[in-house]
Amino acid sequence: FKVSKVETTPFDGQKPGTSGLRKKVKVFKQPHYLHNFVQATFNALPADKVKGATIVVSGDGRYFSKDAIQIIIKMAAANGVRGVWVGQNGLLSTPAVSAVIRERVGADGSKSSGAFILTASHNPGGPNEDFGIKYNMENGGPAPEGITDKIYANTTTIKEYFIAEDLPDVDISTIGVTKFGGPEGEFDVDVFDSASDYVKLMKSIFDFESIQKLLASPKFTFCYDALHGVAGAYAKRIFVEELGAQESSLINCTPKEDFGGGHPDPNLTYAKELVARMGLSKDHPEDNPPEFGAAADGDADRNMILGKRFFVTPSDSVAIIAANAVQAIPYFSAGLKGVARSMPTSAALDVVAKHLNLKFFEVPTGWKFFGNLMDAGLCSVCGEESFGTGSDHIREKDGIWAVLAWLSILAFKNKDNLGGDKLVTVEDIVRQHWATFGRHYYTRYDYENVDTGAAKELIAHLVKLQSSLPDVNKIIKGIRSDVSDVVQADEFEYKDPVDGSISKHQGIRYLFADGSRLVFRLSGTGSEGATIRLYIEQYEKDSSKTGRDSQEALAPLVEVALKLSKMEEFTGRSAPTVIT
Ligand code: VG1
Ligand code: CO
Repeated sequence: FKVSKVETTPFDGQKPGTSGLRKKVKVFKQPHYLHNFVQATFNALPADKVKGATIVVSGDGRYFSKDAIQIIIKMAAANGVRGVWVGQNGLLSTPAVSAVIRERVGADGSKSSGAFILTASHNPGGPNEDFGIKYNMENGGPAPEGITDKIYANTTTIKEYFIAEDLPDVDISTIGVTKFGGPEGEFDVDVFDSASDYVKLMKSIFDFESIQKLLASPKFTFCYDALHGVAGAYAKRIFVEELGAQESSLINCTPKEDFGGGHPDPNLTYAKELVARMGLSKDHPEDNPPEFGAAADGDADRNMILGKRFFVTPSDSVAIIAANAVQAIPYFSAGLKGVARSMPTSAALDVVAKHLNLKFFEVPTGWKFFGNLMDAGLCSVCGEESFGTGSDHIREKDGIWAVLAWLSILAFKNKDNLGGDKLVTVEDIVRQHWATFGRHYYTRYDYENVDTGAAKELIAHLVKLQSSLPDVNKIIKGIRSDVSDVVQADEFEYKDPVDGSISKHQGIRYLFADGSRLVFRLSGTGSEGATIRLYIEQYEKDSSKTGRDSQEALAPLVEVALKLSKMEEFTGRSAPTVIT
């Protein structure tokens, strides 16, 4: 093939957000748009991670992925990349990409140095919906801010990109290596099985035999919903083929380019079918829901864990996994190095860390901040309130890992009990956890697609307010006299303990004397307008009071948050788009 140099001009707005660049497909389909971003990325990486290197390109299979993969292959060839690895049909979950970067060895003994992941995660897909792209580094984790800032800077000055226009499209539906000859020698495209590296890794972490026994127990029933995302490709292999679950326990497990028209976001609003099956829908009463249910997002890095008629908040989930990991999961049997959560995630994990005397870290939203801690051996288990849970087995959050972690805990708690009358349930485990550690009542309100100017004004208002505690407390007492005092308010700033880098403006926090918190921040993953996130949390230590309805328990704080922020005044919204 030949290398063509194509002249181009910058596009506005190619700034990677919390997790890569996410835009409407129509935006990505503009001539040169994707090309500019890919070239900006190649130019931001150290030369030896491009020239002569091997990179991975795949994603959640959403609409436009197949075209994008062919473009990136041609650009990789032209930029001197030696080999491109592609999951069959272009499918690799985000955690599987991370595993492939870290574990997979090519036929010639080489490893890969990074990956383009093609996904907009939980955002809908299809011709009128979202596409996304992000770059992961050699450790398998998202590019750190130093690199994403450079990518963005490059997109603002780009003048040309390189592409092997005459390279034929590669058949990515068939496993095998295709070799090409270019000006700098051989160039290979290796299409490989999307699941096998990941399945192997999972088998090395968990005790599959004990999970098998649990799933085989007639008293244990199971349901998994991939929301038509890429998780389906792994669910069949792991839950059915490896662990013996029934095929009928999988729903929406065939990956689709448009996620069946749905919103592939595993929460109580969007995972409707699963929520109904688990007996959690008022409109669809279910006589006999399964004991355990779980769902994933489009790229399978998120998870929602449900018990029979019971919802596990993601913040509780990571705390419970951390509390039980050493006994229930072989990978952690030597102990946890430390635990970490994102700032808006509830402090349930903090309490576990204190009890177990573990190192603890609070980082900004987004998985990239956990990677440094893990690379430095400081953190084993981490999580976010946004249905993201994971560990240092890879450098991304991992939806199927979280399900296997929960199944492991259930298998452990029931190991002498599988023949008994009643299993220890998900709900039992959570209630027991609250009884021991106290409960963090938690909810998140999302206001999606708000006018960008209005959202900025609301944040500016809160930043200003935050600077005077006496003023804040006076306003709050005027709203509700029954909430405690705000003792600290700030804009969260993070100094990475490993590399010393500083991330500012990571959300506004109001911390109350009784451990309650209100957090406000703007989303960095949307593709249109602004999304305001409001996180509300209240700690209850008294075990006789941990069984209340969460929205009811949080009602006073919700009222304070909405009035303090003047939510309706700024946004015109009387209610959030989604409550999780
Ligand atoms: C959201 C979540 C954040 C998560 C990010 C990427 O970001 O809040 O916790 O890490 O999505 O997840 P934001 O900036 O919109 O709040 V995924 O599954 O979309 O890669
Ligand atoms: Co995701």
